[in-house]
Amino acid sequence: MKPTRLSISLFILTALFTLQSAPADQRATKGSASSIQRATKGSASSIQRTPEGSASSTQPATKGSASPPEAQGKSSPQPTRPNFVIIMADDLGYGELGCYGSNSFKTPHIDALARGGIRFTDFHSNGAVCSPTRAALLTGRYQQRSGIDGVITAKSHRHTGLGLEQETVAEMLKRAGYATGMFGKWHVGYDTKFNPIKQGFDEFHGFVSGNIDLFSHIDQEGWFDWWAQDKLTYIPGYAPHHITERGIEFIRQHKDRPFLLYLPHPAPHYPYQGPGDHANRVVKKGFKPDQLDKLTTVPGLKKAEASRAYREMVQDLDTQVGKIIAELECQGLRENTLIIFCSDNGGTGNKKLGSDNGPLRGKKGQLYEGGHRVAGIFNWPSNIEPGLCTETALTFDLMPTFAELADVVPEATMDGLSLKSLLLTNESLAERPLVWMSGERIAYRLGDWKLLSANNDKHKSSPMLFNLRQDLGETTDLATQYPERVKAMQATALHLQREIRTNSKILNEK
Ligand SMILES: [Ca+2]
Repeated sequence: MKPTRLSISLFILTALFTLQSAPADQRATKGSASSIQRATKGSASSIQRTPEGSASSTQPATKGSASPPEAQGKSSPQPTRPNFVIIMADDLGYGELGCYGSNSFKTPHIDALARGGIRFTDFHSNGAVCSPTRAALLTGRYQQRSGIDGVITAKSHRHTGLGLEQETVAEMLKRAGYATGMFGKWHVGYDTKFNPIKQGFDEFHGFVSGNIDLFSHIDQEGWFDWWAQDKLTYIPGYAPHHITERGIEFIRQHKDRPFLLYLPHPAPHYPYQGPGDHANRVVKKGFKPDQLDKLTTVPGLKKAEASRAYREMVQDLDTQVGKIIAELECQGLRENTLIIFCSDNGGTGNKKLGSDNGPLRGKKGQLYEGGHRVAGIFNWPSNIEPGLCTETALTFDLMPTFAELADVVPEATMDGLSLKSLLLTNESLAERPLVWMSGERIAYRLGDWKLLSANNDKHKSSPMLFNLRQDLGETTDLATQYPERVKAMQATALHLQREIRTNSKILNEK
């Protein structure tokens, strides 16, 4: 067979990987990178299962599920094709859910989802900002391959969007006979040619910009931004509640066939508005329905009110998750629905506001862990045993996972990996090189080791090296201690960057 660009790349990568593999005594044990995980230290198991479904047990599970699937009760190697529901928060920090250690926010429904499913401690958004993660989720590939290297801003990128030649997860599942709906924040293209209904979704209600006033539905440049399919539509009310109402309607309509329901919520991204607040943006550009004149517009909230609104947004998001779960139960669909809850990037790091990245360094937009390590919860009652997982997974793993579970082959080669065997039978993922890129900055991860390129921090002019198992907070730079490792990791990171960026251009962020 003629070698492809990908196979050549993999060969080079394998060679580089071999070069940088350290002697056994220098390598940290895999699967123990998180300080909040309760797994037994150094355990080879990647998921800690407990009979009660509690995520707090320290009892290790058996690696690779030595017992046959039928002996495990619920597990099955060939499950019925499930419904997929993705609920994605916007800018939710790693420490803002009860199940991730928050004492500030009450999130009982999401916590219950975590207790009854698998909670990842090392789950990541592919980007440290909105648009890139969404592109990676939709394509199963590094977002640079579809040209979404940075934020598609309301100001400067109104003609940019996710390439139509890319097969999306919605297009792939449509081929497999799934109904597909998305309600909420798109943010991978303003022009109607990039609209979700042109990218595989049968149904769309929501907004296409990075953020809207949650009552008047106006983006930060003053454009009205609420769509029904590809038509601007005015519907009064609080946007997160519309998203849930549409989601519930979609579930009812498609309860007799498999479906993909994508619910990317606007919370808790700014503008900070709780369900009882008012509109504070008015139309400056374009479409202006008559009804908007009747809305009360008020100045932006003061700081104390903003933190109150922020808390309400997180807790209302939890309420919305609860409503979707209740509807699935009501329709008898809960058992065979895989629900995934995650965030599109880390929190803003504004502690006065309530943003909380837990033990992580950094914030949204940065390549420290606080920028991209996020909540990751997978819940599928009929097939996934509850547990705590310390494996490294990313948003671009969702599409290959769905492909395997729905028995359909994606058109393009996936960068992400199917998590099916990990989720269903606790088989560890193969160690894989992973990169996060932002402009010219790179973070490169291999197992417990993470390299940050020289330009990631204005105070540092040389690369930084961290061991995340020993130092989740990225407090101790080990670069001078391991110069050979730094050199080898830099070589791989640069190679990956070049390969991934082929045929893509960097968005000029303004
Ligand atoms: Ca975001």
